[in-house]
Amino acid sequence: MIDKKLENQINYQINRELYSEYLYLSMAAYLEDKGLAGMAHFMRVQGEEEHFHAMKFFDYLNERGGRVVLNAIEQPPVEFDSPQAVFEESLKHEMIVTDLINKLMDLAIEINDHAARSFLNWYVDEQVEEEATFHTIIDKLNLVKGKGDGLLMLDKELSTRTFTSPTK
Ligand code: OFO
Repeated sequence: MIDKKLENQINYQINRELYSEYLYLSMAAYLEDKGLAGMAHFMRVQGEEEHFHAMKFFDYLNERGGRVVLNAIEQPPVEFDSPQAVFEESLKHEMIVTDLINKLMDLAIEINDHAARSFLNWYVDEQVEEEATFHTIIDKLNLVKGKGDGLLMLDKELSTRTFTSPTK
């Protein structure tokens, strides 16, 4: 049986991952509206990844005999300052999520839940990847000053992203 505090924190994390999905979909809608279909596609795929993150926690909580409780998902922002700002906001958001994952890991360590620690390691590694992905794109956006032909080339590059569901 899973510790009650850990159960609550995982339920909160499920909510945050689903909010992440919602946030990236809202960014996709904004980018689509700006005519950047490749970047919009990239954000849709990011949304799919977040859904996967949420469901991985969902399944794990069930597996551990916990009870999944779904709370309301808040509305994400609708407007952004620029396409570049979208990616800067994404990185900021991922840094907050990394902090939440670290707090979950802190709790698993505190209560000596070795199984949870092992499970959470996947998310610790995943967050490194998430932050690096956005860092790389922001670097490229800085190089092209977030506009012009460079922006269109980056839009094309980001249109090729695909989501392959990792095997657990
Ligand atoms: Fe689930 O990693 Fe992004 O938010």
